[in-house]
Amino acid sequence: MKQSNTFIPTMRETPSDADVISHQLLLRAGFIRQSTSGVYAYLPLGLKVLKKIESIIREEMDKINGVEILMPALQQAELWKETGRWSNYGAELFRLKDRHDRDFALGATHEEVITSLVRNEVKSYKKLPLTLYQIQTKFRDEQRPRFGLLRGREFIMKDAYSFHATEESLEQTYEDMLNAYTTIFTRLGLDFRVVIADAGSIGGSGTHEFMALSPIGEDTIAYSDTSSYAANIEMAETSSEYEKSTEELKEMDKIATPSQRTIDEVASFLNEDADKLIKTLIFNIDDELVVVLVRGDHDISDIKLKNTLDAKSVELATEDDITKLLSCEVGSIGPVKLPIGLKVIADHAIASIVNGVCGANEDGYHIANVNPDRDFAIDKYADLRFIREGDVSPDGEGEIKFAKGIEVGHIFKLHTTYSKPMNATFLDENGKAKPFIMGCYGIGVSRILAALAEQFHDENGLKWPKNLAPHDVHLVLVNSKDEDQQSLADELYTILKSYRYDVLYDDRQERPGVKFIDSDLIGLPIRITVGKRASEGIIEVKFRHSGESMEWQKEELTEKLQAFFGLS
Ligand code: 9G3
Repeated sequence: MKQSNTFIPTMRETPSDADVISHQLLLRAGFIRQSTSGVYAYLPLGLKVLKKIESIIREEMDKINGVEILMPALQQAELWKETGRWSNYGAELFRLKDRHDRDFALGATHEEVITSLVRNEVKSYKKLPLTLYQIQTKFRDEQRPRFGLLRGREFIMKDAYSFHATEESLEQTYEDMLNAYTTIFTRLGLDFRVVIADAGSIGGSGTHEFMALSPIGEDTIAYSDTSSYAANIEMAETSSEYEKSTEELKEMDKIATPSQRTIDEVASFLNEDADKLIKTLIFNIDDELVVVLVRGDHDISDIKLKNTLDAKSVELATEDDITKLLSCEVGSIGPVKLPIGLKVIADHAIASIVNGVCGANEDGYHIANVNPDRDFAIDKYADLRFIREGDVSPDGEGEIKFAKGIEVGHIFKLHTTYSKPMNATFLDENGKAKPFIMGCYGIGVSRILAALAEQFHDENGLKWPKNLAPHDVHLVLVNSKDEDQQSLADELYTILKSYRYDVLYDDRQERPGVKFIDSDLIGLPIRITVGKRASEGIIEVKFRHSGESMEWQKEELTEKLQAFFGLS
């Protein structure tokens, strides 16, 4: 490909509305251009990388018997009404009307569409399991599109859906997908973690996320520094065993703590550690006020609270909820002498507090030497707190560390969540109609392009892994007016193409400096420069990853390239 014929609009300056490096570099290197907020065009180089990402995904999906289809983006509202999601989703779901005034959605995901397709075509258990996948544009009207391709309103997803007669069969496909995803992200060269994304036991049961590590990631991962344990921070399990001091239980003692409100203020005022304090919060859970206790140095995970109580809605009680219930401020609430009938649930760590401190349900006072069970009742202990760095890993191996991640994959066991409401059934071996058991599996294809740019760059530009680079070799002609240089560059271009290298030939009438800056921005793995020593048959070679550069005789070029790219 000659650069004088293609379309790579590189930019010198950093665009002001691009906040993260991947967004800046993909714009500056001419890989993408924004059409409107959260909506992008993929220019030739961006599209070539996108296609390479897709082909790796296709290879691995096909290996586990995934069958590729392409579903419509235009989805009739009736399907979303069957599952109740037409009303569940608000502004994020793009909605439109056709010329007959009928309602449609632009596909944010395809559970309804695929389930409708399969229920019409698959009747017998003999046809199962069936795994269908597509690579298609999705539409979600994000409130705050940002970071370029990382959070767009139109993006490319690989979404797969599997249909099974039994739970065991789903387990098998889920396992196959877990392994296929691990292979995909490894082949992409991403630094990633597989993360337990649901509540409950270590093995996780219903869903895993795949996180590309990056400081700008929106998700926080808790991972073990020695084992493969990794979980979404909201979900990461915490211990139910804590060491309990053997000190004598002392008499409760009401103490004045004038204008001390926060845990830290009370702890320092009483010269106590925060882990001796009992933080008391009141939540409104499905319209019932519930008292939740957590140790002073811990924080409550709303998602764990919601999962523990199998609740629909969980939110902090409002000020006037609290004043109606107790005649004190939030910072003075405690579990001792609460109004009868209030449910009290506590994180496991509370059980091991001895002679602790809690609010006195009276402004300006706290109670010291408070002991759970002796001084207040707890209806239920549960794992309610966020895991912290330094905690022992839930699998018992190593210590927990935090990292930020970009979610690039997410797989789910759907069971009959969609097949039941849609009455999507098959006949089992006894001729009995049963709802399909399903799984769904997503990969953010366009998001991966940005995640790769985040992980593979330096101060001069992008640095593509060999198997993903938009071209194999960057051939740069320094001075097109110099006969020797022009003819050697043309000769090498012809030879490299005959060796089936994908060459980007910078034959433009540009100053050398411009060509080198553009070449570093674009980030192909190797640059061959034809310059002043062309008349001696000598070329300059620069490796983009290592930055190393050297001179080769033109005769040794092909054999050295084969060594560099591996005799593929
Ligand atoms: C919507 C809108 C946004 C959404 C959804 C629906 C996320 C929605 C979850 C999934 C689950 C899996 C198949 C591929 C992998 C992910 N955001 N989700 O269902 F209408 Cl506006 O998409 N779907």
